Amino acid sequence: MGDEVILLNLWLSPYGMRIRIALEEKGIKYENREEDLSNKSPLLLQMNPVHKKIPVLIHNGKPICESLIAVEYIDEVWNDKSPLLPSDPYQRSQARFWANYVDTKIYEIAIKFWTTEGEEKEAARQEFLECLKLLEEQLGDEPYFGGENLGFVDVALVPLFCYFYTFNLYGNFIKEEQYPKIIAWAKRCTLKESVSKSFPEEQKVKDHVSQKRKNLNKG
Ligand SMILES: N[C@@H](CCC(=O)N[C@@H](CS)C(=O)NCC(=O)O)C(=O)O
Repeated sequence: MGDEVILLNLWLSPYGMRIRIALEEKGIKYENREEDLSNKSPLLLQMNPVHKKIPVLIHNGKPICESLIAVEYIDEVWNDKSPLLPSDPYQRSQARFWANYVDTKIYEIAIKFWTTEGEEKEAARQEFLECLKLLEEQLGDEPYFGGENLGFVDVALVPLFCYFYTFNLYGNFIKEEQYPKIIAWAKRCTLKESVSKSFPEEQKVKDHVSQKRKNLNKG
C-alpha cells in the first residue's frame, strides 16, 4: 500500500505553500484539502487541537502540525531525493537558525505590513527591508540559501514572494534594483516547478488583497 498524504490547507497560506513545495520537491503525491477558516472542519480540529490552524500534513492518518516541522518531517521520511536540510550537523543548525529567523521575524513584519496603514505600515516596510538586507548578505553569491540547490531556508522564505508584486502595487514595498540578489534569488526559485506549482495565481492574490484593503478602509 502506498502512502496516504493529505494537506489541510488554504490556497493563500504561505505556511501551506512551504509544505507543498517540499512535497513537490520530493515528488510525493498528495491531496490538498482547502479549509474554510471561518468554519473549520471537524478533521482540522481533530488533527490540530492545540492551535486549530492550517496547514496540517496528515501522513497515513497521523498529523504533523507547524509548517517548518512538517517540512523537516518530509525531508526525513522521503530522504531518497532532493535533500532540503544539510547532512552536516553544524550546517543543519544554521539552516534551522535562518528558517526560524524567517518564521519569527520576517513573517510577522509582513503580516503587520499587510494589516496596517500609515506610520505603522511604513515602519513595517522599513523593518522588512532591513531584514531583507541581512538575508541578502547571508545568501552571498550562492544561487540558493541551500547552496547549489533549493534548501530548507529557501522553502521557508520563498512563499512570501508570491505576494511580492501585489505588495508593490499597493505599498511601493521594495525597489528591485536595491535588492538585486534577493530578487534574482526569488525569480530563480519561482522558475522551479515545485515552487511555481505551489504558488497561487497572481490575479487571485491581487483580488484578495484589494478586497482585504477595502474592508480595512471601511472599518
Ligand atoms: N506557525 C504556523 C502558522 C500557521 C498559521 O498561522 N495559519 C493560519 C493561516 S495562514 C491559520 O490557520 N489561521 C487560523 C486561525 O488562527 O484561527 C505554521 O508555520 O504552520
